[in-house]
Amino acid sequence: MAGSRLWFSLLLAAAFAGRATALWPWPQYIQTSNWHYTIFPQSFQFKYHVSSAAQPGCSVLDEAFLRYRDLLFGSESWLYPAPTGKQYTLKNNSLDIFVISPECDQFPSLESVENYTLTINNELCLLFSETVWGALRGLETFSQLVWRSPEGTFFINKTEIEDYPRFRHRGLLLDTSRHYLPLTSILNTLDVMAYNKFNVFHWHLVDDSSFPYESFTFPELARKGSYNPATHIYTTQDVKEVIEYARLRGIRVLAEFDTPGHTLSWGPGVSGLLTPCYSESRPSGTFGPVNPILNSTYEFMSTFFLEVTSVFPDFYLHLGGDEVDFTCWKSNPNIQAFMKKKGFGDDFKKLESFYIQTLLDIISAYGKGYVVWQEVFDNKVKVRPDTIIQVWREESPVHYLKELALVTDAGFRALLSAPWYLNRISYGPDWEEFYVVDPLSFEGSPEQKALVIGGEACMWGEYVDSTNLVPRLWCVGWRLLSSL
Ligand code: CP6
Repeated sequence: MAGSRLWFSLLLAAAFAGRATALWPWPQYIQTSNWHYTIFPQSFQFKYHVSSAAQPGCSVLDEAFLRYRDLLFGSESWLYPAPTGKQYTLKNNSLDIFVISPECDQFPSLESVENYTLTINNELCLLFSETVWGALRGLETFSQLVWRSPEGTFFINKTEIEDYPRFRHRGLLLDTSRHYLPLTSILNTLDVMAYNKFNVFHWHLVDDSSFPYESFTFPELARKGSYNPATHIYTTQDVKEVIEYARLRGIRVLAEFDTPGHTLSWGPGVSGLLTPCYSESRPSGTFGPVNPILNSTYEFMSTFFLEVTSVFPDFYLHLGGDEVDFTCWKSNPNIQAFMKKKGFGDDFKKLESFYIQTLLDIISAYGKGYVVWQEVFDNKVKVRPDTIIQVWREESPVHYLKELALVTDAGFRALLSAPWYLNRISYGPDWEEFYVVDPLSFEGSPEQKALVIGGEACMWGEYVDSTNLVPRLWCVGWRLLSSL
């Protein structure tokens, strides 16, 4: 009895002394104190330090200041009560932002430095970073440190944080083909990604089910391949909006146009692109993967990806290459003849490699880098040494950790997504298993580990649309981040 009373008093004391620090993800280095300062929302300001390279007019930070002001205090800050009693006010009632690099109008990249330090004490209230992207992460942290008393007064504790991400690539995949996701779902997801310090939106734009990307070079693709060309497409304007919304939150948009498999929706818009499947030596009327034996296929891909290259500013494109089903290729006599001519025997992996290599050469000529799914590596396609391999298979041909060892042993950079399938439903707390996965827990040299650039959680869309996206993503997914 006395014991529990004591605990209760301690809890109360803790409540009055401040708050347990609730930060997500947890920073690399943190020192906190119960000592806390009052913040007056009416006059609180985010301020550019006089010596900061970024100054008013810096798009990324100007807009972030508005967002975080609103997140912290709402738009009706004048309604909050004035604090009573003795107060220690936050120094100048403002947060000073000091950024070393003046670059505000660029796009974040794989190389972006996101380090920041945040100092809240009697003398200083300062957010220091090399880049605006680091400042964004620090603003997020600052916003999570602010708390409110029951009377409505805002406080922040004396705190010192030094933080940087463990991995450069912290991604989330959304699939907008199996089910169309309205623009608002994508934008809202980008907001929550920023709260969790995710920095890559992997946009699996098109797949077998539908082609919602509106191409200005080939308008028939979406006109014939989307669920509804009036309502279920992403216009050039929509795509621009997503890219800018993401940029302002320090998030890269990694666009995936998956070929040669997963392409059924491309067929109606581009005649002759897909392989006609045969049954009993006649075309059966069904179609398989992209037809890899026609010059017209590569002419189309050159033109299409020239557009894609101009629309998506990120250095990297995701070119897919997963799950190519050889059944249809095997059935087609013209493909068989081509295989013979090329001396591929009956190894259809060689045909797949032929296609991918030709495509990769096209993309390289456009000066872009690429990410591909692991099959491209497994099937021994010759790829540029700077290719990024995304590991998605859980067990076959080998366990994903073993696959990471193989990929990095071959000198390639790797991304892990294998166990993190947020689209799956399980009965119980599956996030515990996601959470303990460490992408570096394979056997390999330090050089190999340095090639693991990060990971991605995947939200495949077969059974996900705008009605169930949010609870699946963030009731399970948000806990994942600290392992990255
Ligand atoms: N869609 C596409 C998918 C998957 C892949 N590609 C997939 C299937 C099963 C699992 C994980 C992903 N739904 N286009 C593979 C990358 Cl377990």
